Amino acid sequence: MSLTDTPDPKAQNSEQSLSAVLTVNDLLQIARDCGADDCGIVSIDEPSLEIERPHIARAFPGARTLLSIVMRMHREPVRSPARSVANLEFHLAGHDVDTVARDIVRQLEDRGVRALNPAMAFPMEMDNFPERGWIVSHKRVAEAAGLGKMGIHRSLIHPKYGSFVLLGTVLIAADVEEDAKALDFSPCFECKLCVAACPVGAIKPDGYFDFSACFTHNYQQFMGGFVNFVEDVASSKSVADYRGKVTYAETISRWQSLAYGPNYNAAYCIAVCPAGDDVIGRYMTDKRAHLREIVDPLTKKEEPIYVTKGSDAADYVARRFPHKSIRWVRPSLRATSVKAFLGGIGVTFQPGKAGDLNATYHFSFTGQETAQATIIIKNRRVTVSNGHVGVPNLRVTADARSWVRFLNKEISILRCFATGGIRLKGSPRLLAAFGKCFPS
Ligand code: B12
Ligand code: SF4
Repeated sequence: MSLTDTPDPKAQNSEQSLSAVLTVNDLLQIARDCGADDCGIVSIDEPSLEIERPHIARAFPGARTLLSIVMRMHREPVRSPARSVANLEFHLAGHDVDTVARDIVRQLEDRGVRALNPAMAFPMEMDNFPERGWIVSHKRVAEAAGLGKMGIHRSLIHPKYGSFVLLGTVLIAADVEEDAKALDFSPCFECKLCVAACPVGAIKPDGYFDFSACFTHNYQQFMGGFVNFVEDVASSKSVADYRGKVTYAETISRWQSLAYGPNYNAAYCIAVCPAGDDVIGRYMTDKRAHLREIVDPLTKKEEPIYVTKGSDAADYVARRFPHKSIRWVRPSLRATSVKAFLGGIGVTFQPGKAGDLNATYHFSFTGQETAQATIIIKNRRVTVSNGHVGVPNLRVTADARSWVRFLNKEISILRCFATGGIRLKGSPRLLAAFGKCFPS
């Protein structure tokens, strides 16, 4: 069937007959014709995508097959210390992903196949922010479709194009007979240049990722950073007061982000990564040149680094990059509910601040949100589970609203103790130690 043929109207609403219309090769050819640099397909039933299924179903209940698309980014622009150059590349490549995904949906629709293209990144479902706003994890789908593996830096590395790719997914309401095979090797060869280049130490050598450090610095012009900016404006008593909080260049930068798309402050983990067949040659022949020409200009760059007081990132910048200037900001992730607090524990935890802490906390929330949870901090790692598990070192009983107001510094802990909004059974020192692991 050619793409210009008139679709069979009966096929439009019948999921079953669609598999007869589409073959794997048809689908991949459509994606390539629309401009995808690489593509692969995987069934929504693939076990590694279990966590994705409810989110996908909310956006597109009919989704049966996922078409993963890969778009190249150009290496030298991404590597440039000039943020405007790197950002132009990120924005245009991202725009290409969305355009290609949309064109694929057009082609499929014209064949009577229902399909939907979630955004490459933005816009997202922000009504629940800071809970998950993205519809589908493009990285997980691309891995399952055999298009690459996540490296130590947590981005997907394509075997040919390396880390210099952005990803998209088209959700298709048709079964396609194909057993996707994940790549049987990882292109990441653990050189750890990403660990060395990240200005806030977000990527740990053992693969731990400090989400909040990356989010606070790299995404300062995005969601939470924007909220902080608005609050700086709202809380300023005068122009002079505002100027004391936000520099002239930062105000201009906000304008630029609003006008042209928000600027990422780093992405150095991707810039320095030598993995991938197209990328690795020069690194292998002259590692020193790679360091001198690509890594050093980024690590030596004098630039503001956005960190939260009391965070691991703040210590890291001061120790490792003293020539970069620390710019204190409030945390970019803010818990607006008990659910968001518990969901955010894993992404705001600061292993360095936990130190030798080894404690089990039982939380009981009452009032407008009821919940019971166990949080264990041990060996610089945190785990959260539902209900009360094991023997606690500290029991915290809190009215949900008081707890959220306390987290957001709208009410002091002493007042919460006095009103009974928060009650402890165990040493208050353990609550202080807990608080240190989640600077706010
Ligand atoms: C959330 C997100 C982020 C978060 C978390 C990054 C991460 N490691 O997952 C932040 C804001 C920090 C971020 C930063 C960046 N991102 Co981003 N991001 C996403 C998004 C929306 C989902 C990522 C995802 O799948 N997470 C789930 C699992 C698979 O990831 P994970 O690493 O196992 O889990 C970590 C986090 O996600 C977090 N987490 C897990 N669950 C939850 C739940 C909630 C509610 C929250 C808040 C966090 C969270 O904790 C985990 C451990 O730290 C995708 C777009 C999309 N719709 O897929 C782009 C995407 C992953 N980002 C991308 C890029 C390019 C970047 C940046 C380079 C941005 C830039 N230009 O500077 C940096 C790189 C940071 C890094 N080293 O990972 C590309 C990556 C392309 C590739 N080659 O893989 C994607 C795929 C966008 C795209 N369409 O191409 N990103
Ligand atoms: S820079 Fe090195 S360690 Fe980091 S993801 Fe790339 S290959 Fe892996």
